[in-house]
Amino acid sequence: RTQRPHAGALRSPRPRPSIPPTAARGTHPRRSYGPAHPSRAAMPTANVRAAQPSADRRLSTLVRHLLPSSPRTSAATATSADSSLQPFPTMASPSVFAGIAQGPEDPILGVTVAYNKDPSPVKVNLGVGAYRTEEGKPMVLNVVRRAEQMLIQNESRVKEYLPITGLADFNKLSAKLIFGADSPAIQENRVATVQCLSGTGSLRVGGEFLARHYHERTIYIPQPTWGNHPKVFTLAGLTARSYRYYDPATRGLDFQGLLEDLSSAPSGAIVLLHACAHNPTGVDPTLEQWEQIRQLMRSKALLPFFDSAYQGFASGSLDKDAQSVRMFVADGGELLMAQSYAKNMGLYGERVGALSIVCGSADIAVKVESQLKLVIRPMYSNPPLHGASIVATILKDSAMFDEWTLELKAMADRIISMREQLFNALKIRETPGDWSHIIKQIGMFTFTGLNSDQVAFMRQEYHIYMTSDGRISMAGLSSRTVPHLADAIHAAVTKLK
Ligand code: KET
Repeated sequence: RTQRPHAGALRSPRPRPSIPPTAARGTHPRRSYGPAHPSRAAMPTANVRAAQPSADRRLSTLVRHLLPSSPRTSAATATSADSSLQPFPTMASPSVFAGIAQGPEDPILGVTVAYNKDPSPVKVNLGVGAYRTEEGKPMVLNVVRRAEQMLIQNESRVKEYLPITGLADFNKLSAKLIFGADSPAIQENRVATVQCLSGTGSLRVGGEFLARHYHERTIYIPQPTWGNHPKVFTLAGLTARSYRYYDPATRGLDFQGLLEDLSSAPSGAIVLLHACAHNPTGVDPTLEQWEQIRQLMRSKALLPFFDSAYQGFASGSLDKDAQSVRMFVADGGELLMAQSYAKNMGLYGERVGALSIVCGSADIAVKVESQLKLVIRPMYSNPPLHGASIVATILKDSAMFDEWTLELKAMADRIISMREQLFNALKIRETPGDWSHIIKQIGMFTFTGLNSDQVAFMRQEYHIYMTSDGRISMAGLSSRTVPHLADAIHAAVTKLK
Protein backbone atom coordinates (compact mmCIF):
# COMPACT_ATOMS: atom_id res chain seq x y z
CA ARG A 1 0.00 0.00 0.00
CA THR A 2 1.38 3.39 -0.91
CA GLN A 3 0.78 6.61 0.95
CA ARG A 4 -1.78 9.08 -0.37
CA PRO A 5 -0.13 11.93 -2.31
CA HIS A 6 -2.08 14.73 -0.60
CA ALA A 7 -5.33 15.24 1.25
CA GLY A 8 -8.42 14.10 -0.64
CA ALA A 9 -6.56 13.55 -3.91
CA LEU A 10 -7.63 10.87 -6.34
CA ARG A 11 -4.63 9.01 -7.64
CA SER A 12 -3.95 8.64 -11.32
CA PRO A 13 -4.89 5.27 -12.89
CA ARG A 14 -2.69 2.29 -12.14
CA PRO A 15 -3.06 -1.42 -12.73
CA ARG A 16 -4.76 -3.36 -9.96
CA PRO A 17 -2.49 -5.47 -7.79
CA SER A 18 -3.02 -9.20 -8.20
CA ILE A 19 -3.50 -9.64 -4.44
CA PRO A 20 -5.92 -6.93 -3.34
CA PRO A 21 -4.83 -5.04 -0.20
CA THR A 22 -8.31 -5.49 1.26
CA ALA A 23 -7.93 -9.27 1.24
CA ALA A 24 -4.42 -9.13 2.70
CA ARG A 25 -5.38 -6.70 5.44
CA GLY A 26 -8.40 -8.60 6.68
CA THR A 27 -11.31 -6.96 8.42
CA HIS A 28 -12.46 -6.23 11.93
CA PRO A 29 -14.67 -9.19 12.87
CA ARG A 30 -17.42 -7.12 14.51
CA ARG A 31 -17.81 -4.51 11.83
CA SER A 32 -16.97 -6.22 8.56
CA TYR A 33 -19.63 -7.28 6.12
CA GLY A 34 -17.99 -10.52 5.05
CA PRO A 35 -16.99 -11.82 1.65
CA ALA A 36 -18.41 -10.58 -1.63
CA HIS A 37 -20.23 -13.86 -2.24
CA PRO A 38 -21.24 -15.50 1.03
CA SER A 39 -22.79 -18.47 -0.75
CA ARG A 40 -19.59 -19.16 -2.67
CA ALA A 41 -17.44 -18.63 0.38
CA ALA A 42 -19.43 -21.39 2.07
CA MET A 43 -18.09 -23.87 -0.50
CA PRO A 44 -14.54 -24.84 0.50
CA THR A 45 -13.36 -25.34 -3.10
CA ALA A 46 -14.41 -21.84 -4.04
CA ASN A 47 -12.72 -20.06 -1.14
CA VAL A 48 -9.84 -18.70 -3.18
CA ARG A 49 -12.13 -17.35 -5.85
CA ALA A 50 -14.43 -15.78 -3.28
CA ALA A 51 -11.54 -13.82 -1.79
CA GLN A 52 -10.82 -12.17 -5.13
CA PRO A 53 -12.62 -8.95 -5.97
CA SER A 54 -15.37 -9.52 -8.49
CA ALA A 55 -13.63 -7.53 -11.23
CA ASP A 56 -10.56 -9.77 -11.01
CA ARG A 57 -12.74 -12.86 -11.08
CA ARG A 58 -14.60 -11.60 -14.11
CA LEU A 59 -11.30 -10.86 -15.81
CA SER A 60 -9.89 -14.34 -15.20
CA THR A 61 -13.12 -15.90 -16.49
CA LEU A 62 -12.79 -13.82 -19.64
CA VAL A 63 -9.16 -14.89 -20.08
CA ARG A 64 -10.12 -18.58 -19.68
CA HIS A 65 -12.72 -18.19 -22.41
CA LEU A 66 -10.44 -16.35 -24.80
CA LEU A 67 -7.25 -18.43 -24.56
CA PRO A 68 -7.20 -20.95 -27.47
CA SER A 69 -5.33 -23.55 -25.37
CA SER A 70 -7.84 -23.45 -22.53
CA PRO A 71 -8.96 -26.99 -21.56
CA ARG A 72 -12.62 -25.96 -21.81
CA THR A 73 -12.29 -25.03 -25.50
CA SER A 74 -10.37 -28.20 -26.45
CA ALA A 75 -12.81 -30.48 -24.63
CA ALA A 76 -15.72 -28.92 -26.47
CA THR A 77 -13.99 -29.33 -29.83
CA ALA A 78 -13.10 -32.98 -29.13
CA THR A 79 -16.66 -33.80 -28.09
CA SER A 80 -18.21 -32.40 -31.21
CA ALA A 81 -15.69 -34.34 -33.36
CA ASP A 82 -16.04 -37.69 -31.55
CA SER A 83 -19.53 -38.64 -30.38
CA SER A 84 -18.26 -41.68 -28.38
CA LEU A 85 -16.78 -39.34 -25.75
CA GLN A 86 -18.50 -38.59 -22.44
CA PRO A 87 -21.75 -36.68 -22.89
CA PHE A 88 -22.00 -33.11 -21.60
CA PRO A 89 -22.88 -32.90 -17.92
CA THR A 90 -26.18 -31.29 -18.97
CA MET A 91 -27.30 -34.70 -20.28
CA ALA A 92 -26.35 -36.61 -17.13
CA SER A 93 -28.60 -34.68 -14.74
CA PRO A 94 -31.91 -32.84 -15.14
CA SER A 95 -30.14 -29.51 -14.78
CA VAL A 96 -26.62 -28.19 -14.35
CA PHE A 97 -28.22 -25.76 -11.92
CA ALA A 98 -29.83 -28.50 -9.81
CA GLY A 99 -27.57 -27.73 -6.83
CA ILE A 100 -28.60 -24.10 -6.60
CA ALA A 101 -30.20 -23.09 -3.30
CA GLN A 102 -33.29 -20.89 -3.19
CA GLY A 103 -32.16 -17.30 -2.62
CA PRO A 104 -33.80 -15.15 0.03
CA GLU A 105 -36.13 -12.29 -0.97
CA ASP A 106 -34.71 -8.79 -0.73
CA PRO A 107 -35.37 -7.32 2.76
CA ILE A 108 -37.10 -4.26 1.25
CA LEU A 109 -38.43 -5.22 -2.19
CA GLY A 110 -39.43 -8.66 -0.82
CA VAL A 111 -41.98 -6.91 1.43
CA THR A 112 -43.87 -5.85 -1.71
CA VAL A 113 -43.70 -9.42 -3.04
CA ALA A 114 -45.35 -10.70 0.17
CA TYR A 115 -47.87 -7.84 0.17
CA ASN A 116 -48.92 -8.61 -3.43
CA LYS A 117 -49.68 -12.21 -2.44
CA ASP A 118 -51.96 -11.20 0.46
CA PRO A 119 -55.65 -11.29 -0.58
CA SER A 120 -56.84 -9.20 2.41
CA PRO A 121 -58.81 -6.05 1.44
CA VAL A 122 -57.39 -4.14 4.42
CA LYS A 123 -53.73 -4.75 3.61
CA VAL A 124 -51.34 -1.76 3.65
CA ASN A 125 -47.84 -1.69 2.17
CA LEU A 126 -45.50 0.50 4.22
CA GLY A 127 -42.37 -1.35 3.06
CA VAL A 128 -40.71 0.19 0.04
CA GLY A 129 -40.08 3.94 0.01
CA ALA A 130 -42.45 4.86 -2.78
CA TYR A 131 -44.85 7.79 -2.65
CA ARG A 132 -48.61 7.09 -2.72
CA THR A 133 -51.52 9.53 -2.95
CA GLU A 134 -54.18 9.99 -0.27
CA GLU A 135 -56.08 7.31 -2.19
CA GLY A 136 -53.13 4.95 -1.81
CA LYS A 137 -52.30 5.10 -5.53
CA PRO A 138 -48.87 5.48 -7.17
CA MET A 139 -48.44 8.99 -8.55
CA VAL A 140 -46.94 10.43 -11.72
CA LEU A 141 -46.18 14.14 -11.24
CA ASN A 142 -48.12 16.48 -13.56
CA VAL A 143 -44.90 18.16 -14.60
CA VAL A 144 -43.49 14.77 -15.60
CA ARG A 145 -46.58 14.01 -17.71
CA ARG A 146 -46.20 17.41 -19.36
CA ALA A 147 -42.50 16.84 -20.12
CA GLU A 148 -43.33 13.43 -21.61
CA GLN A 149 -45.97 15.00 -23.86
CA MET A 150 -43.43 17.53 -25.08
CA LEU A 151 -40.88 14.82 -25.78
CA ILE A 152 -43.38 12.68 -27.70
CA GLN A 153 -44.60 15.59 -29.81
CA ASN A 154 -41.09 16.61 -30.78
CA GLU A 155 -40.60 14.54 -33.95
CA SER A 156 -36.98 15.56 -34.35
CA ARG A 157 -36.13 13.39 -31.37
CA VAL A 158 -34.41 10.11 -32.18
CA LYS A 159 -33.59 6.94 -30.26
CA GLU A 160 -29.84 6.82 -30.92
CA TYR A 161 -27.51 5.61 -28.17
CA LEU A 162 -26.51 8.21 -25.62
CA PRO A 163 -22.79 8.70 -25.02
CA ILE A 164 -21.30 6.41 -22.33
CA THR A 165 -21.56 9.33 -19.89
CA GLY A 166 -25.25 9.95 -20.69
CA LEU A 167 -27.18 13.05 -21.65
CA ALA A 168 -24.88 16.09 -21.38
CA ASP A 169 -27.64 18.55 -20.43
CA PHE A 170 -28.94 16.19 -17.76
CA ASN A 171 -25.47 15.87 -16.24
CA LYS A 172 -24.85 19.62 -16.09
CA LEU A 173 -28.29 20.35 -14.64
CA SER A 174 -28.03 17.55 -12.08
CA ALA A 175 -24.71 18.88 -10.76
CA LYS A 176 -26.26 22.35 -10.56
CA LEU A 177 -29.29 21.01 -8.69
CA ILE A 178 -27.28 19.38 -5.91
CA PHE A 179 -24.22 21.66 -5.67
CA GLY A 180 -26.04 24.96 -6.41
CA ALA A 181 -25.85 27.17 -9.51
CA ASP A 182 -23.11 29.30 -7.94
CA SER A 183 -21.00 26.34 -6.80
CA PRO A 184 -17.28 27.13 -7.11
CA ALA A 185 -16.61 23.52 -8.16
CA ILE A 186 -18.97 23.84 -11.14
CA GLN A 187 -17.65 27.26 -12.13
CA GLU A 188 -14.09 25.94 -12.05
CA ASN A 189 -15.07 22.85 -14.14
CA ARG A 190 -13.89 20.54 -11.37
CA VAL A 191 -16.94 18.26 -11.46
CA ALA A 192 -17.10 15.06 -13.54
CA THR A 193 -20.75 13.94 -13.85
CA VAL A 194 -22.03 10.77 -15.49
CA GLN A 195 -25.66 9.70 -15.89
CA CYS A 196 -26.21 6.36 -14.14
CA LEU A 197 -29.01 3.88 -13.41
CA SER A 198 -30.69 5.81 -10.61
CA GLY A 199 -29.15 6.09 -7.15
CA THR A 200 -28.12 2.44 -6.92
CA GLY A 201 -26.27 2.52 -10.26
CA SER A 202 -24.52 5.75 -9.29
CA LEU A 203 -23.32 4.20 -6.01
CA ARG A 204 -22.14 1.10 -7.82
CA VAL A 205 -20.22 2.98 -10.54
CA GLY A 206 -18.67 5.27 -7.90
CA GLY A 207 -17.73 2.23 -5.81
CA GLU A 208 -16.04 0.46 -8.73
CA PHE A 209 -14.20 3.63 -9.71
CA LEU A 210 -12.82 3.94 -6.18
CA ALA A 211 -11.89 0.24 -6.02
CA ARG A 212 -9.84 0.72 -9.20
CA HIS A 213 -8.29 4.14 -8.66
CA TYR A 214 -8.31 5.13 -5.00
CA HIS A 215 -5.65 3.93 -2.57
CA GLU A 216 -7.99 3.24 0.40
CA ARG A 217 -10.65 0.61 -0.25
CA THR A 218 -12.50 0.71 3.06
CA ILE A 219 -15.84 2.48 3.07
CA TYR A 220 -17.50 3.38 6.37
CA ILE A 221 -21.29 3.23 6.27
CA PRO A 222 -23.68 4.37 9.01
CA GLN A 223 -25.17 1.82 11.40
CA PRO A 224 -27.96 1.30 10.40
CA THR A 225 -28.19 2.28 6.75
CA TRP A 226 -30.11 1.43 3.57
CA GLY A 227 -29.80 -2.37 3.39
CA ASN A 228 -28.36 -2.36 -0.12
CA HIS A 229 -25.32 -0.19 0.74
CA PRO A 230 -23.03 -2.94 2.08
CA LYS A 231 -23.89 -5.24 -0.84
CA VAL A 232 -23.39 -2.58 -3.53
CA PHE A 233 -20.00 -1.51 -2.17
CA THR A 234 -18.73 -5.01 -1.40
CA LEU A 235 -19.52 -6.19 -4.93
CA ALA A 236 -17.89 -3.03 -6.29
CA GLY A 237 -14.65 -4.24 -4.68
CA LEU A 238 -14.62 -2.15 -1.49
CA THR A 239 -14.64 -3.36 2.12
CA ALA A 240 -17.64 -2.06 4.04
CA ARG A 241 -17.36 -1.23 7.74
CA SER A 242 -19.82 0.65 9.86
CA TYR A 243 -19.70 3.76 12.01
CA ARG A 244 -22.13 4.41 14.86
CA TYR A 245 -25.02 6.63 13.80
CA TYR A 246 -28.27 5.92 15.63
CA ASP A 247 -28.90 5.55 19.34
CA PRO A 248 -31.99 3.37 19.99
CA ALA A 249 -32.18 4.68 23.58
CA THR A 250 -32.72 8.30 22.51
CA ARG A 251 -34.09 7.47 19.07
CA GLY A 252 -31.71 10.18 17.88
CA LEU A 253 -28.22 10.62 16.49
CA ASP A 254 -25.34 8.94 18.33
CA PHE A 255 -23.17 11.94 17.57
CA GLN A 256 -20.43 11.05 20.04
CA GLY A 257 -20.22 7.50 18.66
CA LEU A 258 -20.11 8.83 15.12
CA LEU A 259 -17.23 11.20 15.89
CA GLU A 260 -15.31 8.49 17.74
CA ASP A 261 -15.67 5.95 14.94
CA LEU A 262 -14.70 8.40 12.20
CA SER A 263 -11.76 9.58 14.33
CA SER A 264 -10.44 6.04 14.52
CA ALA A 265 -10.95 5.29 10.81
CA PRO A 266 -7.72 5.03 8.83
CA SER A 267 -6.64 8.25 7.11
CA GLY A 268 -8.09 8.44 3.61
CA ALA A 269 -10.95 5.99 4.26
CA ILE A 270 -14.17 6.57 2.31
CA VAL A 271 -17.23 7.61 4.34
CA LEU A 272 -20.78 7.14 3.07
CA LEU A 273 -23.04 10.00 4.18
CA HIS A 274 -26.79 10.32 3.59
CA ALA A 275 -27.18 13.88 2.26
CA CYS A 276 -30.56 14.26 4.01
CA ALA A 277 -33.52 12.22 5.27
CA HIS A 278 -31.36 9.35 6.53
CA ASN A 279 -32.77 5.93 5.59
CA PRO A 280 -34.01 4.09 7.65
CA THR A 281 -33.80 6.26 10.80
CA GLY A 282 -35.17 9.64 9.61
CA VAL A 283 -32.49 11.19 11.85
CA ASP A 284 -30.18 13.82 10.32
CA PRO A 285 -27.32 15.76 11.93
CA THR A 286 -28.01 19.45 12.59
CA LEU A 287 -26.05 21.96 10.50
CA GLU A 288 -23.70 22.54 13.45
CA GLN A 289 -23.11 18.78 13.69
CA TRP A 290 -22.52 18.58 9.93
CA GLU A 291 -19.89 21.30 10.33
CA GLN A 292 -18.11 19.24 13.00
CA ILE A 293 -18.29 16.14 10.84
CA ARG A 294 -16.83 18.11 7.93
CA GLN A 295 -13.95 19.45 10.00
CA LEU A 296 -13.13 16.01 11.37
CA MET A 297 -13.31 14.36 7.95
CA ARG A 298 -11.19 16.97 6.22
CA SER A 299 -8.60 16.92 9.03
CA LYS A 300 -8.27 13.13 8.61
CA ALA A 301 -8.47 13.26 4.79
CA LEU A 302 -11.53 10.97 4.87
CA LEU A 303 -13.20 10.94 1.43
CA PRO A 304 -16.95 11.79 1.53
CA PHE A 305 -19.29 9.72 -0.66
CA PHE A 306 -22.74 11.33 -0.44
CA ASP A 307 -25.90 9.40 -1.23
CA SER A 308 -28.71 11.83 -2.11
CA ALA A 309 -31.89 9.84 -2.72
CA TYR A 310 -34.33 12.26 -1.04
CA GLN A 311 -33.40 15.83 -2.03
CA GLY A 312 -36.58 17.87 -1.43
CA PHE A 313 -38.28 15.18 0.65
CA ALA A 314 -36.75 16.16 3.99
CA SER A 315 -37.72 19.83 4.23
CA GLY A 316 -39.71 20.31 1.03
CA SER A 317 -36.91 22.60 -0.24
CA LEU A 318 -34.32 21.35 -2.75
CA ASP A 319 -31.72 23.90 -1.60
CA LYS A 320 -32.17 23.26 2.13
CA ASP A 321 -31.81 19.52 1.63
CA ALA A 322 -28.51 20.06 -0.20
CA GLN A 323 -26.92 22.16 2.57
CA SER A 324 -24.83 19.34 4.04
CA VAL A 325 -23.31 18.56 0.64
CA ARG A 326 -22.67 22.21 -0.22
CA MET A 327 -20.71 22.68 3.02
CA PHE A 328 -18.29 20.01 1.87
CA VAL A 329 -18.00 21.50 -1.63
CA ALA A 330 -17.47 25.03 -0.26
CA ASP A 331 -14.25 24.03 1.49
CA GLY A 332 -12.65 23.18 -1.85
CA GLY A 333 -12.17 19.49 -1.01
CA GLU A 334 -13.05 16.47 -3.10
CA LEU A 335 -16.07 14.18 -2.82
CA LEU A 336 -18.38 11.76 -4.60
CA MET A 337 -22.13 12.32 -5.01
CA ALA A 338 -24.76 9.75 -6.02
CA GLN A 339 -28.08 11.38 -6.98
CA SER A 340 -31.43 9.72 -7.57
CA TYR A 341 -34.58 11.11 -9.20
CA ALA A 342 -36.62 8.06 -8.15
CA LYS A 343 -38.40 9.74 -5.23
CA ASN A 344 -38.21 13.48 -5.78
CA MET A 345 -39.42 13.31 -9.38
CA GLY A 346 -41.33 10.06 -8.92
CA LEU A 347 -39.28 8.42 -11.70
CA TYR A 348 -38.66 5.16 -9.80
CA GLY A 349 -38.82 2.69 -12.68
CA GLU A 350 -37.20 5.01 -15.21
CA ARG A 351 -33.89 4.55 -13.36
CA VAL A 352 -32.56 8.10 -13.57
CA GLY A 353 -29.61 9.23 -11.49
CA ALA A 354 -26.16 10.76 -11.68
CA LEU A 355 -22.73 10.24 -10.19
CA SER A 356 -20.67 13.40 -9.74
CA ILE A 357 -17.08 13.45 -8.62
CA VAL A 358 -15.86 16.82 -7.37
CA CYS A 359 -12.14 16.94 -8.12
CA GLY A 360 -9.21 19.12 -7.10
CA SER A 361 -8.78 20.62 -10.59
CA ALA A 362 -10.42 20.73 -14.03
CA ASP A 363 -7.54 18.69 -15.37
CA ILE A 364 -8.15 15.85 -12.91
CA ALA A 365 -11.91 15.96 -13.59
CA VAL A 366 -11.25 15.25 -17.30
CA LYS A 367 -9.13 12.20 -16.43
CA VAL A 368 -11.63 10.99 -13.83
CA GLU A 369 -14.41 11.16 -16.42
CA SER A 370 -12.32 9.16 -18.88
CA GLN A 371 -11.93 6.42 -16.26
CA LEU A 372 -15.62 6.46 -15.34
CA LYS A 373 -16.34 5.67 -18.99
CA LEU A 374 -14.10 2.61 -18.71
CA VAL A 375 -16.09 1.44 -15.68
CA ILE A 376 -19.46 1.98 -17.38
CA ARG A 377 -18.87 0.69 -20.93
CA PRO A 378 -18.38 -3.00 -20.02
CA MET A 379 -21.11 -2.81 -17.34
CA TYR A 380 -24.12 -1.55 -19.34
CA SER A 381 -22.55 0.35 -22.24
CA ASN A 382 -24.54 3.56 -21.89
CA PRO A 383 -27.56 4.73 -19.90
CA PRO A 384 -31.23 4.92 -20.98
CA LEU A 385 -32.53 8.01 -22.78
CA HIS A 386 -36.13 8.53 -21.73
CA GLY A 387 -35.96 9.33 -18.01
CA ALA A 388 -32.94 11.61 -18.36
CA SER A 389 -34.74 13.52 -21.13
CA ILE A 390 -37.71 14.07 -18.80
CA VAL A 391 -35.45 15.40 -16.04
CA ALA A 392 -33.48 17.66 -18.40
CA THR A 393 -36.72 19.06 -19.89
CA ILE A 394 -37.97 20.00 -16.42
CA LEU A 395 -34.71 21.31 -15.01
CA LYS A 396 -33.92 23.60 -17.92
CA ASP A 397 -37.33 25.34 -18.12
CA SER A 398 -37.88 27.72 -15.23
CA ALA A 399 -41.70 27.45 -15.31
CA MET A 400 -41.54 23.65 -15.28
CA PHE A 401 -38.90 23.72 -12.56
CA ASP A 402 -41.18 25.87 -10.39
CA GLU A 403 -44.10 23.53 -11.04
CA TRP A 404 -41.92 20.60 -9.96
CA THR A 405 -40.89 22.29 -6.69
CA LEU A 406 -44.57 22.89 -5.84
CA GLU A 407 -45.48 19.26 -6.48
CA LEU A 408 -42.46 18.12 -4.49
CA LYS A 409 -43.42 20.36 -1.57
CA ALA A 410 -46.95 18.95 -1.66
CA MET A 411 -45.57 15.40 -1.39
CA ALA A 412 -43.28 16.40 1.51
CA ASP A 413 -46.18 18.17 3.26
CA ARG A 414 -48.46 15.16 2.91
CA ILE A 415 -45.81 13.01 4.58
CA ILE A 416 -45.46 15.51 7.43
CA SER A 417 -49.23 15.51 7.88
CA MET A 418 -49.18 11.68 8.06
CA ARG A 419 -46.62 11.95 10.87
CA GLU A 420 -48.93 14.25 12.83
CA GLN A 421 -51.99 12.08 12.22
CA LEU A 422 -50.24 8.88 13.30
CA PHE A 423 -48.76 10.54 16.39
CA ASN A 424 -52.20 11.88 17.40
CA ALA A 425 -53.89 8.55 16.77
CA LEU A 426 -51.45 6.81 19.16
CA LYS A 427 -51.92 9.56 21.74
CA ILE A 428 -55.72 9.15 21.62
CA ARG A 429 -55.32 5.37 22.10
CA GLU A 430 -52.90 5.99 25.00
CA THR A 431 -50.49 3.57 23.40
CA PRO A 432 -47.67 2.88 25.89
CA GLY A 433 -44.35 4.57 25.07
CA ASP A 434 -43.02 7.88 23.82
CA TRP A 435 -43.97 8.30 20.16
CA SER A 436 -42.66 11.84 19.67
CA HIS A 437 -39.96 10.50 17.31
CA ILE A 438 -42.74 10.01 14.73
CA ILE A 439 -43.03 13.79 14.39
CA LYS A 440 -39.33 14.52 14.96
CA GLN A 441 -37.93 12.20 12.29
CA ILE A 442 -37.37 13.53 8.77
CA GLY A 443 -38.13 12.31 5.26
CA MET A 444 -39.98 9.34 3.92
CA PHE A 445 -39.57 6.93 6.83
CA THR A 446 -40.33 6.54 10.51
CA PHE A 447 -38.03 4.20 12.38
CA THR A 448 -40.71 3.13 14.82
CA GLY A 449 -38.68 1.13 17.33
CA LEU A 450 -41.02 -1.85 16.86
CA ASN A 451 -39.12 -5.14 17.07
CA SER A 452 -39.24 -7.96 14.52
CA ASP A 453 -41.82 -9.95 16.55
CA GLN A 454 -44.13 -6.95 16.66
CA VAL A 455 -43.60 -6.39 12.92
CA ALA A 456 -44.48 -10.05 12.24
CA PHE A 457 -47.56 -9.78 14.47
CA MET A 458 -48.80 -6.70 12.61
CA ARG A 459 -48.37 -8.46 9.27
CA GLN A 460 -50.13 -11.60 10.51
CA GLU A 461 -53.03 -9.95 12.34
CA TYR A 462 -53.48 -6.59 10.61
CA HIS A 463 -52.01 -7.19 7.12
CA ILE A 464 -49.67 -4.24 7.58
CA TYR A 465 -46.38 -4.70 5.75
CA MET A 466 -43.10 -3.05 6.76
CA THR A 467 -39.43 -3.97 6.87
CA SER A 468 -38.43 -6.23 9.77
CA ASP A 469 -36.35 -3.44 11.39
CA GLY A 470 -39.61 -1.59 12.15
CA ARG A 471 -39.22 1.02 9.41
CA ILE A 472 -42.46 2.34 7.93
CA SER A 473 -42.76 4.37 4.76
CA MET A 474 -44.91 7.34 5.78
CA ALA A 475 -45.52 8.01 2.08
CA GLY A 476 -47.49 4.77 1.88
CA LEU A 477 -49.93 5.94 4.55
CA SER A 478 -53.16 7.94 4.12
CA SER A 479 -55.79 9.47 6.44
CA ARG A 480 -57.90 6.39 5.72
CA THR A 481 -55.23 3.89 6.83
CA VAL A 482 -53.80 5.78 9.84
CA PRO A 483 -56.43 4.42 12.34
CA HIS A 484 -55.79 0.84 11.17
CA LEU A 485 -52.04 1.30 11.64
CA ALA A 486 -52.51 2.92 15.05
CA ASP A 487 -54.72 0.00 16.16
CA ALA A 488 -52.08 -2.45 14.98
CA ILE A 489 -49.20 -0.65 16.74
CA HIS A 490 -51.26 -0.38 19.91
CA ALA A 491 -52.04 -4.10 19.88
CA ALA A 492 -48.43 -5.03 19.06
CA VAL A 493 -46.86 -3.02 21.88
CA THR A 494 -49.43 -4.04 24.48
CA LYS A 495 -49.40 -7.77 23.58
CA LEU A 496 -45.71 -8.25 22.71
CA LYS A 497 -43.13 -6.46 24.83
N1 KET B 1 -30.00 5.38 -1.46
C1 KET B 1 -30.91 5.32 -0.47
C2 KET B 1 -30.56 5.88 0.85
C3 KET B 1 -32.16 4.74 -0.72
O1 KET B 1 -33.03 4.71 0.27
C4 KET B 1 -32.46 4.19 -1.98
C5 KET B 1 -33.75 3.53 -2.23
C6 KET B 1 -31.48 4.30 -2.98
C7 KET B 1 -30.27 4.89 -2.68
C8 KET B 1 -31.65 3.79 -4.37
O2 KET B 1 -32.73 4.25 -5.05
P1 KET B 1 -32.82 4.15 -6.64
O3 KET B 1 -34.18 3.64 -6.90
O4 KET B 1 -31.74 3.22 -7.12
O5 KET B 1 -32.58 5.53 -7.10
N2 KET B 1 -34.51 3.13 -1.29
C9 KET B 1 -35.85 2.59 -1.36
C10 KET B 1 -36.11 1.62 -2.46
C11 KET B 1 -35.18 0.46 -2.52
O6 KET B 1 -34.85 -0.15 -1.49
O7 KET B 1 -34.77 0.13 -3.64
C12 KET B 1 -36.21 2.02 0.01
O8 KET B 1 -35.37 2.03 0.94
O9 KET B 1 -37.36 1.58 0.17
